[in-house]
Amino acid sequence: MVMDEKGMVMNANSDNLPKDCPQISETVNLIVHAGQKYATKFNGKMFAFDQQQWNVKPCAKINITFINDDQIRHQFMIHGLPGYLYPDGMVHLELYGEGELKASLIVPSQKKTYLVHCELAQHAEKGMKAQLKVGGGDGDLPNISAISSPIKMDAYSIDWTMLKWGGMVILVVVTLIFVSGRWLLFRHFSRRK
Ligand SMILES: [Cu+2]
Repeated sequence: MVMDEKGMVMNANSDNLPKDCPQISETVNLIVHAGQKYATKFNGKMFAFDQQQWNVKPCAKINITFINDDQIRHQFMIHGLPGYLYPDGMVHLELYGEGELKASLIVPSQKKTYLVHCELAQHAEKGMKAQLKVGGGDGDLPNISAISSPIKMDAYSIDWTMLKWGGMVILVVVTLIFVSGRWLLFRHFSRRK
């Protein structure tokens, strides 16, 4: 772990090859910005990276330059990496405010989509979520702005199924009251004759 007053880097790896990689296939210099201004194009979002997706070749070495354009903390975390090279399967870059950090990693050969996000409370939910595809990846992750839709609808959305059934029950009850009322009136008046 490298740490200073600006931020920290955990589990960077610029030298060790994954077991399934005979050599580094390509070196990619990735500049990633994080900030509120990158979320303005997404409806209802507050934070974002400047890109929501990156593609690299299997066994690529990625030199990340992480730039935080905000005055608040942001992280760039990649999850799902092999644990024998990356403790807890992750590479973690974090900036406590505006600034810049660098870290490298080498990805395995497997075609896979890795989750990238900022783990601070509500930041991923508010838009700071992206994906790193290796060799084209193995699909899209849910709920990434402009790429995929959420798996779950928001909890506060209206349950139309319940409303529909409730409405039908009320309609049946009202119809029964109306019909039986008319029948009682009819009986009442026909007896008077
Ligand atoms: Cu953040």
